[in-house]
Amino acid sequence: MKVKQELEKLLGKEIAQSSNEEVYYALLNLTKQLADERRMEETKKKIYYVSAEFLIGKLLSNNMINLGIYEDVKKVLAESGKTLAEIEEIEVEPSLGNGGLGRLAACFLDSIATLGLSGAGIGLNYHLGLFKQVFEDRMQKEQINPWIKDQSWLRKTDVTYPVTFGKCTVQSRLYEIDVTGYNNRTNKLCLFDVETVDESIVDANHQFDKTDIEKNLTLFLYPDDSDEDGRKLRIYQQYFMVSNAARLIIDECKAKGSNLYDLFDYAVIQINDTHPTMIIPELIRLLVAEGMNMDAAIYVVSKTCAYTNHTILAEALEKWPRHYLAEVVPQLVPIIEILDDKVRRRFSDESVAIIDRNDLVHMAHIDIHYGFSVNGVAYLHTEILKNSELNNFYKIYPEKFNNKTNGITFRRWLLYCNELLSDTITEWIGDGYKKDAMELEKLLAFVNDDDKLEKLLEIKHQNKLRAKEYFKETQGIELNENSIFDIQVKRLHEYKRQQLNVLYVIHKYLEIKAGKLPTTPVTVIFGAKAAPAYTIAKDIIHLILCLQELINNDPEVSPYLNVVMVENYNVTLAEKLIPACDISEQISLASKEASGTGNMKFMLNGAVTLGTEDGANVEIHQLVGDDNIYIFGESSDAVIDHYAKADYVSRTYYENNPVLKEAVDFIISDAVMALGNAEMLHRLYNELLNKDWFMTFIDFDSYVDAKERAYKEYEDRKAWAQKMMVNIAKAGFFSSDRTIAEYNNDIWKIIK
Ligand code: NBG
Repeated sequence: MKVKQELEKLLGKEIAQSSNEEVYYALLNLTKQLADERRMEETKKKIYYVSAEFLIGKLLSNNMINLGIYEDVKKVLAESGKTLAEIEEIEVEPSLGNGGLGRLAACFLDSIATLGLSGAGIGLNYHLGLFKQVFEDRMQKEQINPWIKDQSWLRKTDVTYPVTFGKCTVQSRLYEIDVTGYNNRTNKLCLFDVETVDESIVDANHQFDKTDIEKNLTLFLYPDDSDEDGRKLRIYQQYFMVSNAARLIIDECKAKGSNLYDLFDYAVIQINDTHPTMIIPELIRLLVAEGMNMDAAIYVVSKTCAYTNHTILAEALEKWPRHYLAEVVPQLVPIIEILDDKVRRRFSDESVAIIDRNDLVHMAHIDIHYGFSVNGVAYLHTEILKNSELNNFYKIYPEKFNNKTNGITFRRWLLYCNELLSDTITEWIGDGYKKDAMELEKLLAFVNDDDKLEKLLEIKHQNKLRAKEYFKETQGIELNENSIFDIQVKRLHEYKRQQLNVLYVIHKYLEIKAGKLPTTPVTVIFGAKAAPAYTIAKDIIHLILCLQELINNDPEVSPYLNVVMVENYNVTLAEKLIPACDISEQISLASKEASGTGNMKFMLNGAVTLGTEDGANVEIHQLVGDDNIYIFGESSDAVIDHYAKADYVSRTYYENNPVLKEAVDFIISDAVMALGNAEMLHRLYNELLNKDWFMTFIDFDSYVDAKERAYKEYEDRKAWAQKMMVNIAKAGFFSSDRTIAEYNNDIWKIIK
C-alpha cells in the first residue's frame, strides 16, 4: 500500500499542507479502514472477556504497528516535515480504566487477536471515565475527564437492547472499537452505552444526582460509593453491562446455530473480577425465558462461565446487600436465592454460602460455585487463594482452581514505547522475538559483550533525555538525566506502600543534610491516582508533594536527591517513564499484590526490580536469579501469620528504631508543616503509628539496605548493564501471548 497516496487522498491535499489535527484524523480513518479489512470469519466458539475496565491507552500507533504500516507512516510524515509524536498529541487517551485489571484486559485483547482467536471484550462506554488528577496546594483534586470526540475509534452500531431495572427501563446502544492483532485478525471491543446519558447533570463540584439512572448510568467508571445511592449506581452499571453482554452473546450464538443447550460449545465467558458476576443469574434468567428449565439453565451457564480473581483485599471482593439487588434488579433475586439454596443443600459450611446470615450476597461465591474455572493471576497469588483465602472452596472444587500468571503485550510495552531498544534487539537477534517472546533469551549470549552492554546504557540515557523533554514540556518538571531514575508508578494504595518509599526519601534527605552524600544523584519518581474517597491515600500524595517542594528547593540537597510526582499518571505517561527507569519499585506488602504487571513492563525495558517476594515478583526473581534483582522484606507466609496472630504493632518498631523514628517524625516536622496541611499530615502520622495495617515499618530496615545496595551497585556501570541485559532476556515469559495461550489451552479451548 502506498501510505502517502492513501493519506493524501483522505486529506484532499498534501501532508505538508495539512495541520497536525487533519493528519491525525486522516490516519485514524486510514487505520480504521485497514483494520476492517482484517476482519475474519468467527470460529464456532468465541471468547467473551467481560470487564468493567479496559485501560486501552492511545490506539493510533499501536494499531499502525499491528497493521504493519507504522514504519511507512513515520517515514512519510518525516518527509513532510512532521513527526508522529506531535500527531499523537492530538489523540486523547480513552478513560475506560483505572489500574492493572483494566490494563491487563487491554493487553489480553491485543494478544487474543494476535493469536488469531475469535474473541471480544465487553464493557461500558463511560463518557467521563475515571477522573483526571490535578495538583492544587500540593493536594490531589479530581476533575472530570471527557474523552469522546465526534470522530474517534468508537463506531456506533444498530445493536440496542431494552434493559429493565426495578424502577425503569433504558435502551442500550452498542459501540465498537476494532482491535487488530499483530499481523493478524481484527476483533472487537464492545462498549454499551445509553443514549439518554447527560454529562450536563454534573455540577462544578462534580456532584450529580446519583438516582437519575437514565442520565448518569454511563457517566463515570467507579462512581463514588461512599453512600448508598453510589453503591446502588454501581449495581445499575454492572447489571447494565452484563444484561447487554448476555443478550449479545445469546444472539451471536443463536446466529451461529446454537440451540442454547449447547451454548458452551459456542461461547466461553471470562468474568474479570467480580464486577460482571451478575452475568451468571442474568444468563440463567434469559435461558429460562427462552423455555429452558431452571436446572438445565444452571448447568449450561456453569459450563460457560469462568472467573478470574485479581485480589485478596477484602474491600475488592464485592458483597451486595440483598435489598439493594431487590430494588435495582428484582428479577435476579429469586434466581440468586435458588443458587444459594442449592449451595446450602450441598454444603453445611456457612463460609461458602452465597447469601450470608447478614443478607449480603457474595459475588465471588456465585462465580466459584457456578463457573467451571477459578484462576489467580500469579503463582503465589493462586497458592494463597488455594491455601488460605479461598481454601474452603478449594477443598470442594480442587479441579476448578488454576493459575494464569499475567502478561503484557510486547507490541505496546517494547516495540512502541521503546523503539530504540527494540530496534537494537532486532539488530542483535533478529525479529523473531516479536512473535515468540522467548527468543529474547538469545540476549543472554551478550552478557559479557562490552559494546552491547555499553549500548544498553546509551539507550537508557537517551530514554531519560526523552522523558526529560516530555515532562518539561507537558508538566514543567525538571528531570536530571544524569541521576538514577528510581520509579514507583501504580495506583495509590497503602498495600502498595508508597509510604515506605516516602520514608526512605525522608531518611535520605536527612542523611544528605547531615553531610552523607550519594555518589550518583537520585531522582525518586512517583505517579499515582488515589481513589477520591480514600483519605489516607490522598494524605500520602500530599506528603509526597510537600517533600517534592522542600527537597527540590533545598540547594544543599537537590543536587543529590530529587522527588517528582507526575500529575495524572496514565498509560501515555507510563510509556514515557518505563523506558527511562533504572530501578523499578515493587514494594507491596508480601501476599497483598496479586501479580502486578508494571513490574513486567519495567523489567522488559531494562530496569532492575527492587521488590518484595510478592505477586509476579516471585517469578521474576526465579527467572533472573538473586544477582539481578533486589529482594527485601518479610515473606508472605510471615505476613499471613502476623495477620492471623494479630501481633504486628507498628509503634514497637517505631520506638525501637531511631532511624525509622526520625523519618516518621519528620512527617510532622516544622519543615513539612510549613508547606503542608496539618490535619492531613497528622492523620497520616497517626495512621502509621497506631495502625499501619499494611506493615510499612516491619520492612523499613531491609528496604533501606536493599536500596542502598542497589544504588551502590549502580556505580559499576558494566555490572549494572549486565543486570539490565539479563532482565530483558528473561522477560519473554511475561508476554501476554503466553498468558493467553495458557487461558486458551486450559480454559477457553477455542480452536482456530
Ligand atoms: C489488580 C491487582 C494487580 C494485578 C491486576 C491484574 C485489581 C482489582 N487488581 O496485582 O491488584 O496485576 O489486577 O491482574 O485491580
